[in-house]
Amino acid sequence: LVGATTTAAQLTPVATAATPALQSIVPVPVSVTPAAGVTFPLVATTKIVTEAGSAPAKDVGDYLGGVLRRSTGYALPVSDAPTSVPSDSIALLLSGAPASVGPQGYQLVSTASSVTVRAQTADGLFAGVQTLRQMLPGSIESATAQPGPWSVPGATIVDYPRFAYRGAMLDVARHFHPVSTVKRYIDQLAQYKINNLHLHLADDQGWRIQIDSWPRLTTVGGSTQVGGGAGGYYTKAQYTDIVNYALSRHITVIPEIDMPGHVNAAQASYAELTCNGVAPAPRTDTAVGYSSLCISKDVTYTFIADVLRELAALTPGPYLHIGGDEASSTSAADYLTFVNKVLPLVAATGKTAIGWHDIAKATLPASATPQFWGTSTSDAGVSAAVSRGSKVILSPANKAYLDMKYNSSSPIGLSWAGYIEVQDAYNWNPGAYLSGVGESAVRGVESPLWAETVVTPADIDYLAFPRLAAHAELGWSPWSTHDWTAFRTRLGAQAPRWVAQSINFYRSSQVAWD
Ligand code: TNX
Repeated sequence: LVGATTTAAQLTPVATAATPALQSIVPVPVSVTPAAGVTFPLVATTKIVTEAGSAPAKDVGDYLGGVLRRSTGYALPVSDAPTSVPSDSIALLLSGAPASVGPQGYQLVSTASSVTVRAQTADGLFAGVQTLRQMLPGSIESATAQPGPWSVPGATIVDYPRFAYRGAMLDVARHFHPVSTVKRYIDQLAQYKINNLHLHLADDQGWRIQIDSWPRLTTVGGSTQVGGGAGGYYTKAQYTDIVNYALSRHITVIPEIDMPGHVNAAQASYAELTCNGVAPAPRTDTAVGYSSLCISKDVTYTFIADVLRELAALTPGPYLHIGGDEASSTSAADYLTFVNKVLPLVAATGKTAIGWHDIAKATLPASATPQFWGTSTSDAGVSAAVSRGSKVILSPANKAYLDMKYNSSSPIGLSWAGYIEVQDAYNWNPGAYLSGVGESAVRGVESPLWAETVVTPADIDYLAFPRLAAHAELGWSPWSTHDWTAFRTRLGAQAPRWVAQSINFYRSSQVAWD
């Protein structure tokens, strides 16, 4: 097998015994060629060198140094790379990557004297760095100095994503989650090569983002949450802090304002957003489908244009998410009117619209992305949108919802879409899941975490891990590598990393935990 290019999923037991760390990378790389008997020792004198003159490459080098210094205690200085890769170094270079890696992929070559990651972009280098972390022992993820020794198995890895978009959604409306919790989640997402964070910023129970032109959205609408707790909201500075932190982890933030339903917090803040002009009481229960913006009032669209303008100005990414789900108290005709009026308001901000797939009841422009959250495998609106050129984000509730319980004894979570054990989360093919939505019509996969029952960072950990890693592999790795038996072992090998990071993961009996 030495010298043969293969996928990690196909490594023979002989190669596995020699290179366990090569066998357990999640998401599994496109190709891994072990160099038998070769290891790179990470030692006190090791240095990080990055593409000369490239600030983005230097940033990835600084990030890698930050991760590795905590547990190794080494200095790991970062400097511009000389013309040829020095010995005893980790090199992050923007030249010489094979064309096949594309804009998000990388090539990683580890020898006895160096580890060289090559990519076309800093995104690719960052992805390669995540792979490198997983080639080191799990204790490398510890926040405090560990004994080591630290070595990287020799290999050549060529790797790139199946889908450009790998996403996670965090509902900060049902229970507010402070900036520190969001940053913690961002750091977890980055390790599995997830590159989009969708923030559900407004719902019936709370409004979570400062909007200067409508200040009571936060002073009133931000003061509640499910169960009656204090709620909270992000100031513009805090939201920007999240956006910048995500950017430093090569993650794009996608803000969602859910409409025309899920708007009780906005209506409790501003009576003019209802048809009868009476502000409803704040709500802290978990009912859905009872609120709707007033489709016939002009002020509705003034409000939306103001909110979207302020949000777009804070958001460097290309997308605004307009919600659109479960508008059961909006008539079907009003719903179409609404979507047709709001899509141009998104376009006016210079951004591209994403909405829950309910928006595909309207005739969408090809630029709009429906996000499928149903439990069936066909949707007439979505397939019609695809036939007109739209791409789809897949979040089927019975596979991708991180807020569903694992089984009847899960202490938190919901179960309306069924229980989702780890194997259920893994066993579906995004490129052949929805009728009329083939591989090329899929923008990517996203794992939504609704927060009716999610209060603490430990709650987030418990529902996200290990299922998030399963979804990450569906979004990144080629379908040809899909193999539950190999995955349950690969996934189990992540446990020491999660323990080192104090991630409160669910120890599913389906997984072969290390
Ligand atoms: C449905 S799925 C919702 C959310 C709930 C979630 C709970 C979707 C687009 N809307 O309002 O939080 O179920 O699982």
